[in-house]
Amino acid sequence: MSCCERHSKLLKLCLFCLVPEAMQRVAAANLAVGFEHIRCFFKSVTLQRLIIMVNLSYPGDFRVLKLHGFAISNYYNAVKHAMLYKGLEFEEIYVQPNQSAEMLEISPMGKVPVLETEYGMLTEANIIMEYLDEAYPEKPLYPSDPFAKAKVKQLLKMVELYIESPAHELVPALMGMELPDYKKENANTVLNRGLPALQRLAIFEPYVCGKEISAADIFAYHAIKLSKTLGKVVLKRNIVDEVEGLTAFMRLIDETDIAKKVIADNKAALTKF
Ligand SMILES: N[C@@H](CCC(=O)N[C@@H](CS)C(=O)NCC(=O)O)C(=O)O
Repeated sequence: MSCCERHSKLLKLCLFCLVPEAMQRVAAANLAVGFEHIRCFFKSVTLQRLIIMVNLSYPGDFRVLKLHGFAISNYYNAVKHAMLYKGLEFEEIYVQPNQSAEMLEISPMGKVPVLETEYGMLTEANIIMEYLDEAYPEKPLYPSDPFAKAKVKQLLKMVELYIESPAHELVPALMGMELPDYKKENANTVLNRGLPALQRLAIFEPYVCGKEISAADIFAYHAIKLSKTLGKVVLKRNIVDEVEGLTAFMRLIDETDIAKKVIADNKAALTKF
C-alpha cells in the first residue's frame, strides 16, 4: 500500500468519525503508520476540520452549546436571553465566578458568562452575542447593514461602560457591606453623564435602536434592571425615570415570555444565594 493509499484510508476512517479507533485499527493491522504518514495526514487537514472530526467522533458531547455561569449575573442573563430568543439549543452549567485554576482555564478573568462551543470557550457577553449571531443567523440580533450594526454595538457598549459598570461597583451594598462615600460619588458622576448619553442615543421606536429588537435591547434590559435596583437602594435615585422612554421600553421587554423566564430564574437564584 502506498503512502497515499494508507493516508487516504486513514482519512476515510477519520471522516467516519472514528478518529481514535482509526488510529488503533490502522496500527493493529500492521499498516506501519509511521511518522511520515501521520505528518502527511495532518498536512492534509486544516485544524478546523480536525476539530470537527474529533467532535463528530463524540456525538452529543461537544456539539450542544453550553452556557457557564449563574442566573444572578446580568451578563449571563443577557446571553441566555439572546440564546432563547434565537431558539438555540443549549445547556446551562452552574458556576460562580472564581479564580480557581479550572475556572481561569475556561474564563481568563474568572468571570461569567462563558460560552462553550464545539471550537472552544468564549467570554465577554457582547462578543458571545456577536459570535452567536454570526454562527446562527436565524432571528438576527444585529442588523446586516454595517452602520446600523455599529450603532447597535455603540449603544450596548455605552450602556455597559457608563450605566452598568458604575452601578455594578455598588453591588457589595446589596450584600450588606458598607460602601465608602467616594464609591457612591463616583457612581453618581458617571451615571450623570451616562444616562443623558443614553437619552441622546436611544430611539425607543419601540426598541433602543429602532423598529427591530437587537442585542442592544437585550443587554440594556438586564443591565438596567440591575442598575435600577442599585440606584434605588444605594444612590436613592430612580435611574429609569431619568431617561424618557426607558420605563415603556423596560415594560415592553418585561412582557415577553423570554424575559419572564429569565427574570423568574434570576429571582429563584437570588433566593437561593
Ligand atoms: N465584561 C464582562 C463582565 C462579566 C462580569 O463582570 N460578570 C460578573 C458577574 S455579573 C463576574 O463574573 N464577576 C466576577 C468578577 O468580577 O471577578 C462580560 O461582558 O461578560
